[in-house]
Amino acid sequence: MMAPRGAFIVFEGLDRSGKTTQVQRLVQRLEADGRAVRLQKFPDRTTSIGRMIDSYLQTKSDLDDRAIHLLFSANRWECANAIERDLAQGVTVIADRYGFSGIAFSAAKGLPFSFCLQPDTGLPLPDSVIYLTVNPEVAASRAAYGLERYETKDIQTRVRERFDEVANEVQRRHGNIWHTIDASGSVDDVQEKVWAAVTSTLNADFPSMGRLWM
Ligand code: Z5A
Repeated sequence: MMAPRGAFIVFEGLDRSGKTTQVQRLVQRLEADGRAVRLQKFPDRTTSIGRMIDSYLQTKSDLDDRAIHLLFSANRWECANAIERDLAQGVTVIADRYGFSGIAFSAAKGLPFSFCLQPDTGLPLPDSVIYLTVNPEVAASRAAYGLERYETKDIQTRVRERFDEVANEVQRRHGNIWHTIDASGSVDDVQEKVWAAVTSTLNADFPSMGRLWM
């Protein structure tokens, strides 16, 4: 008999909302629960495309807004086969950011929403998106804020507005897979809210893997 497929869980959020902290805790907790888990960070800065993105984010290079948008998407596509393979083998894949960040950040710069969405069409569809929100003042008070491109209060405010549009589009196209969690509390408080959302996904009878925006 074939093993049931793994769940695909994506974390999104504003900068310094605590995604990485929560993703790491979740991976540990799922492993302690006996699940096979793999963490996938986007952008994946280890590939040749990822290195171009890294240089751009660190403001060491400049790129046209459309070009960098397409590179972020290409970075997801180069990882898509490995994600599908792992899911098929029963591994739960946790992504730290995905295409929803791609839309929110590029649309916040003024690119048309429809253009931003298009290159990700057909990527693996997450079973659950955990969206961590904090107000920009809380984000700015956390460690190492402001070191990279996009880490300004003005951009983060616009990104938050675009994320609301993305959430509505996800609901319209894919139903109730989007979970918004207020991440202003302590790490432990946020972890409990994340765990509740994740276990509701893992306990559900999730369908065969879908395709993003299709
Ligand atoms: N981007 C894009 O434009 N297009 C795309 O397609 C994609 C991304 C995929 C880099 O992303 C940038 O790329 C990002 C979006 C854009 N730009 N911005 N802004 P990244 O994911 O590599 O980097 P990041 O967003 O800056 O993530 P981060 O630095 O890893 O932040 P985080 O994961 O949300 O937070 P953290 O590292 O877990 O925590 C930050 C600090 O806060 C740290 O000191 C923690 O100890 C502390 N922390 C965490 N939780 C708490 C709580 N609950 N209370 C108090 N302090 C806390």
